[in-house]
Amino acid sequence: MPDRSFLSWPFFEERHRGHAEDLEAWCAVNLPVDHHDVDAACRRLVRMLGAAGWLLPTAIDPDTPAPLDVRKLCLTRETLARHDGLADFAFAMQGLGTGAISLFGEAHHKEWLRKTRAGEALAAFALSEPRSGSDVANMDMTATRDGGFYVLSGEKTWISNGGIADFYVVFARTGEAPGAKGISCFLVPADTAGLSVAERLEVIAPHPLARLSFADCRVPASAMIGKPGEGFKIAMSVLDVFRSTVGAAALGFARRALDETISRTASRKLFGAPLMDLQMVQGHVADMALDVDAAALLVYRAAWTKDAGAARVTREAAMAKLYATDRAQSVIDKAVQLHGGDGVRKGHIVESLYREIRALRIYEGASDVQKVVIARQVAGAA
Ligand code: COS
Repeated sequence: MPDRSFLSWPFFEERHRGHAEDLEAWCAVNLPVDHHDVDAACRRLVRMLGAAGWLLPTAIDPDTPAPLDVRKLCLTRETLARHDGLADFAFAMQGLGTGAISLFGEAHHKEWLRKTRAGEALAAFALSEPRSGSDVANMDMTATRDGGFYVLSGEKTWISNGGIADFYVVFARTGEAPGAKGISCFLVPADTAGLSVAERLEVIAPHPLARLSFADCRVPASAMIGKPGEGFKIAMSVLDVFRSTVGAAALGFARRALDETISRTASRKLFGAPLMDLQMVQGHVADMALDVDAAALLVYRAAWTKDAGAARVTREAAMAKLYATDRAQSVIDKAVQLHGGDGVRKGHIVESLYREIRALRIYEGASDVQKVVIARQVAGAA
């Protein structure tokens, strides 16, 4: 049984505790799903999560808008990740892909949220490019005004849900100013002429992922989310919300690795006694538990700070993502070691966690970028 004592921490309110318990019960019955065909599995997961109401926190309600509940987003990702990495992915992309709409969209953009929150449409966030992943302000893709339209030209890559999304939130250079101040954000339906999947990308933990091509892709000016030149700020604001949730997913993977290790070391006998009787094993388990609790504190500190009304949580979110993903990698590596040969055996849960965790130190801002962000924030505050 996973440790649930963190739910009594003062970061949470009763609605969060109830949500975590209800979701845990749902996951125990419905997850994991068959991942044999990842596209089909993702579509199915979005439908299942939507039908059960679990996607409601991913975006604001267009009828009664209230701020996103970041603690709920984090608790959901942590719980789903503990049961099924692909379920966490499916949930997370509905949030990241609609974040710009929730935070900056007009009523006509928000119509999409009815479908994404119900699991009837899939969303995607298209920011990275072949030449600019970490250096967002340096993007090449352009959006040129032509009467009542913008014409988008260029490429986006590493786009999660690429190939299966119903729409993409796309960032492109509109040229109001050089660098960060000359980028705008657009909502582009997947069936827009000129938008195509240039390449599907395969990674160590399979997820729908693609490189997209935009060849004179024409969208109405009303497709712009926010104002001309606000795209960089919009992207960063979305990442400020969702980076803590990446930390939460890492936390879920780490908790699962710790739980598996506790069961394993209690039942597996070595030198005539359970593995857990060996002090060296106890040392590893203690380090794992410490990493899990410290990561949880940073993740829920960031989520609580945002929910408490902070205008920016750049520093808190960067710390949560950096620390939780890095420590989860270490926790899972120890779990593999303590599982011996089973830890690297294809299909074993610990082996899949080992593959799942790695990308989290890269996407939504690599660990190295988080350090730059934290250092700037700390220096700025000094
Ligand atoms: N929220 C709101 N505004 C923000 C912001 C945030 N979190 N971060 C920066 N801004 C604003 C800044 O205040 C600045 O505006 P002013 O000049 O008016 O003050 C403007 O945006 C430019 O900021 P900055 O000078 O920091 O831009 P940089 O190009 O130096 O940004 C980093 C560098 C590395 C921080 C940024 O490009 C980044 O986060 N990269 C990682 C991107 C990423 O996560 N990629 C993965 C893709 S998603 S899978």
